[in-house]
Amino acid sequence: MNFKLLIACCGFLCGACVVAPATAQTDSPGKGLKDYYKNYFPIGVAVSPGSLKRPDASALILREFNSITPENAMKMGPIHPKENEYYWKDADSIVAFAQRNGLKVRGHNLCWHEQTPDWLFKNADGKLVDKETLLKRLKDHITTVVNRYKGKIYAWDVVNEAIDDDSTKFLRNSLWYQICGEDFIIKAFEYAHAADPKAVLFYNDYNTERPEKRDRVYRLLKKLNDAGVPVDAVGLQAHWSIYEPTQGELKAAIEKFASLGLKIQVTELDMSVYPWEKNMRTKKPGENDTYTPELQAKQMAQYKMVFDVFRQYKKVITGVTFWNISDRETWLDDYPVPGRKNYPLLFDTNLQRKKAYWEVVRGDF
Ligand code: 9MR
Repeated sequence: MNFKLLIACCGFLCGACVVAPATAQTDSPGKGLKDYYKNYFPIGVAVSPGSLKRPDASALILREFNSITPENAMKMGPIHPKENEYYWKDADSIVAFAQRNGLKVRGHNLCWHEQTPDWLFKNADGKLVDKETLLKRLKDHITTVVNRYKGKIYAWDVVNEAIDDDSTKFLRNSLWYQICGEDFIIKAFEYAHAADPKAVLFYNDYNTERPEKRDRVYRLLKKLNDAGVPVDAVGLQAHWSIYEPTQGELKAAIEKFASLGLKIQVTELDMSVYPWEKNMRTKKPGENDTYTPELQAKQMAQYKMVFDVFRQYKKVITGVTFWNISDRETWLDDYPVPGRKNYPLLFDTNLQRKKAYWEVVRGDF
């Protein structure tokens, strides 16, 4: 806290000054998250090509962040719509923006059960392909995409969300798994490593702080590690809420994954103001989706807690990326509950810094 500025502000140590610290708001308006965290890790954000073209959003990105992740543009469906046809325009424009502005790029993702192209799992006769064919397709895809951005993308989410949602099961029963067994995971990392030996290769998943999921992710990573598969790091997606994780759960997960010698990134951070209600298809009767002072206060406390923990673990945490820029537009609007607005990020619907922002940039640095 800059006391000189506080006094210049109102002459007293009033509550308003303490809630909105004068330091960050007045003496360095151009200072962003990336600057506060320069001695810790890069701070990133998921982007679409459209957001980079909007002057207000792109100015915010350049002020606050030093890393970007394409939210959808590099997924297999969008980038490889037909077997012999790639669609590079969107992904290229994101990488070009990063190059022009000196930002890092995380590639997302090379192998996932969602957003896959129609042709991928089927033969010309409409039947499912065999394992050999699917692995060849995976290899061609990974080699082509990773090669195109070699030297421009420093890290790749190679395999995304391969663990089942059912806590009594291990690997997700996706078409990848049904056709290839767990070999698709091993091969994906091997192909990516062969294409760009310098890229940092991630296994990326959600709910990694819930003990039952954490332990299954650990089991997979240990197995890959023991078998010498080139996995460098684990991505904790961090689609969290004001209700979870607890500090204990977060620390336990970081320590458990770090014990394997892996680096850790927080890859898709947002902080929903609702509990996770995956099976709710409508708003509750009478529920309104106002961002109340109570929700704001809970969100401030939760954001403060998680960033305090991230800083404590700076030896193993090599990046923190937010999933979307501001509350103006987030994948959590309408999801999982259609018609419900959410407020999960550090910038409001007018792209202004929220109170939670100041919790993230003050404290022990
Ligand atoms: O934010 C992405 C949204 O625009 C897409 O419609 C959705 C498709 O499933 O994917 C979202 O991003 C996901 C990410 O790629 C992987 N982890 C979960 C993210 C949120 O669903």
